Amino acid sequence: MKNIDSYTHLRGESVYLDDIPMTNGTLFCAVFDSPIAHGKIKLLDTAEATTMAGVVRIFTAADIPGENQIGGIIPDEELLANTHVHFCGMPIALVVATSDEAARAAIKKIKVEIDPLPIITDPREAKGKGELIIPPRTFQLGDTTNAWSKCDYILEGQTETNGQEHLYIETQGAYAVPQENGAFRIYSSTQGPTAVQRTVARVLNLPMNQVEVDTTRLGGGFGGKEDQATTWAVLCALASYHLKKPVKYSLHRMEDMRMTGKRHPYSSDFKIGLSKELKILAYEATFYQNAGAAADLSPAVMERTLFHCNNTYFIPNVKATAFCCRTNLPPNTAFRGFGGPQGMFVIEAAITKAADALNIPASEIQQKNLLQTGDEFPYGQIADSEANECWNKADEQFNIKELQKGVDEFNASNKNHKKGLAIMPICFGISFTKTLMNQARSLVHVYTDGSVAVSTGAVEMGQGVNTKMLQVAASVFSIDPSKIKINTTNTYRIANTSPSAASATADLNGIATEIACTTILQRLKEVAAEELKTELSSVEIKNERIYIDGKATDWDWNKLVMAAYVKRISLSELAHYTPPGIHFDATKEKGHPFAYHVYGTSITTVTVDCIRGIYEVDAVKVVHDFGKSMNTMIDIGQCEGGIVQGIGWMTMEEIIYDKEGKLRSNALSTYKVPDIYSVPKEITIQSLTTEKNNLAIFRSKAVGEPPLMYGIGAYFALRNAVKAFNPTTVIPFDAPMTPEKVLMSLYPNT
Ligand code: LUZ
Ligand code: MOS
Repeated sequence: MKNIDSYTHLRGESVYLDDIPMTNGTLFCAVFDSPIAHGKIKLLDTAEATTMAGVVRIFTAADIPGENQIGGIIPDEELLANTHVHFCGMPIALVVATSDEAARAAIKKIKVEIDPLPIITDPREAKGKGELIIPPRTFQLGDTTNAWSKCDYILEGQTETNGQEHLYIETQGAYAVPQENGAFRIYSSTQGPTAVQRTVARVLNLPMNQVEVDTTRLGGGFGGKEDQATTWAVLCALASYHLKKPVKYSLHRMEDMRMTGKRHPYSSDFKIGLSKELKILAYEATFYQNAGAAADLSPAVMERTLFHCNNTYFIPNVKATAFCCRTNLPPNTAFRGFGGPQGMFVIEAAITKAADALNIPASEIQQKNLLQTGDEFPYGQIADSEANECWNKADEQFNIKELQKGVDEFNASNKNHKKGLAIMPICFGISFTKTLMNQARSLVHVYTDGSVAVSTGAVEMGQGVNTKMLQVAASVFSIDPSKIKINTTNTYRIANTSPSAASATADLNGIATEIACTTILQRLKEVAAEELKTELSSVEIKNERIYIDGKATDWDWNKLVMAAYVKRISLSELAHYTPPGIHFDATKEKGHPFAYHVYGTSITTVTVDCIRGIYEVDAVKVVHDFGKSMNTMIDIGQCEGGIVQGIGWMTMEEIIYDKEGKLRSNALSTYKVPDIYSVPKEITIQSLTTEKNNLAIFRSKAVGEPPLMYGIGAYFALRNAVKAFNPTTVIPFDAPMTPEKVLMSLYPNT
């Protein structure tokens, strides 16, 4: 089944925030944000801006009727700066005008005087000064202290991974339209409609039932709109509240890049110990997470770093500690992988350092330590592992030895070009790590003409979740997909939603939809049994036809639906789903937090131009654990996109804040994302198909985030290519491996 959005996407007819027809009298806003990363506001002068043509009003913290607070996990983030600013880009005032241009022109006339305070941009410095957002957490398995004496090899080191700009094609934005009796309808480009609803209610001091949030689809989210879509929606609602007019804000790209948080940069230390047989006996890691100026989702992201600190390896003795460090950068936030990739990079660096020291390929250590079913994760869950299956199938399909031989032969016969190969096995836990967030609801209506409408908490952001929801309904009812419509995500129809995140959206909302449809189907079968005077157990509905004991009747779906209506049987159902068996005890840091894990293995080869430092990714060959994919095209698309996004993070996307906390890479002229020329020349994705009894929708495992981690392989492949040119060079584990850094590591002494 093709993606149901492809037709309107191709014709430019899909509706995003900017395609929603605006009500007459709509006003537009723009934010005046802090030019200073840390300080006390001495003076805010909006006098001149207020007199500008088209300006309607300028709002500040003093205009907030409820709480000036948008913090989700911890209430530590003001919507509009009151007395202090904590990062460059922190909203201070909101200009509302009759046009977009007028609002932005007025911004330039606002003056602010700020008494500067010390600026911290580095997480280790923040930790040194006690600037922690939450107390540190430690995950532990076995006993590392005693394990070191049993190790034959012990290596230590430090790693850096940089942030990443989400670069959703559709920037952040919202449109608030006042309704009768002080209620609001808010169109928001958000992954979390309920988060927007809750925060609007809090800031405007309204009950949540006065706030309707409606989302048709996003032009990309990647985690950037899990929490940080809220600000813009709340600002529109604030202006709309005071002015009783519809208010819209659609951010310009540079505003978006400057004011929103990104993937968390991490600085980390590791210590790894191995036996002579290359078994990893002990591993310690310390993670310094650069959280930015407020908590946002950082504590949860930090937790996932700990969950994925051992990637896909069994290590009997592990101790991993993480610090959530407050700095004067925009609060960093969810980004595909949610701290997992940052944790996995460190163990891969540790293995690589050990392999370098022993003069063996890292793959020898990787393969010997892959998780087996029955092994324990550092957080207590027992693995149902596909790690070896994925690795072995990758070897069978792609012949790792042969690929390595090709690389070696190329390197032996080329002086100025070198190839490198790296293998990246992955393991990613599926579920929100916060157990309570693992719940979803689905509302299914069957209309009297036989057509079906489905509403869930799932937000379509290009990942194809609506297509999957439609497939679920079509499959349970056994009706043609054209009979089914997936409605917008709306807080009046589906309440208390979790954000579409954690790769879990199709599972949670899909199973809720399956339950709702199954319940209605059961009622329909009862009607059929009664009308056709037969046993319930002999009734079946297949391809819109009613069968009794396997024999087609002259009853079809439409006739049955109408019969049920006439008998006053409900043709609607609201179902609730939460995965059974998951739990986590944060006081012990043990439990069974994940419904299941997704595994996979990638093999990445690159070619480096050793004169210029530039490079190409030749191929990424993958065996990925899809379970039993319910939509191959969508799932392959998620893999390809994830791989390219991961390679971007690891190789070319370089976020630079200067010492003053100012974003230097603040536009697409200074921030390089992968384009069609930089994608791998070949991406081959093979499926490890399993049909185990897991908690995935139709056994089709979650696919959103895991493939991003294959991109880490590009970093290590580049490293290997550089070493082929200069075997004695010392390359710090400092991602991204930009062409500049490649050049410097090719010629470290020049
Ligand atoms: N969001 C969240 C996530 O709130 N909790 C999670 O565990 C998570 N994991 C991945 C991506 N987003
Ligand atoms: Mo996400 S990082 O699943 O919003």
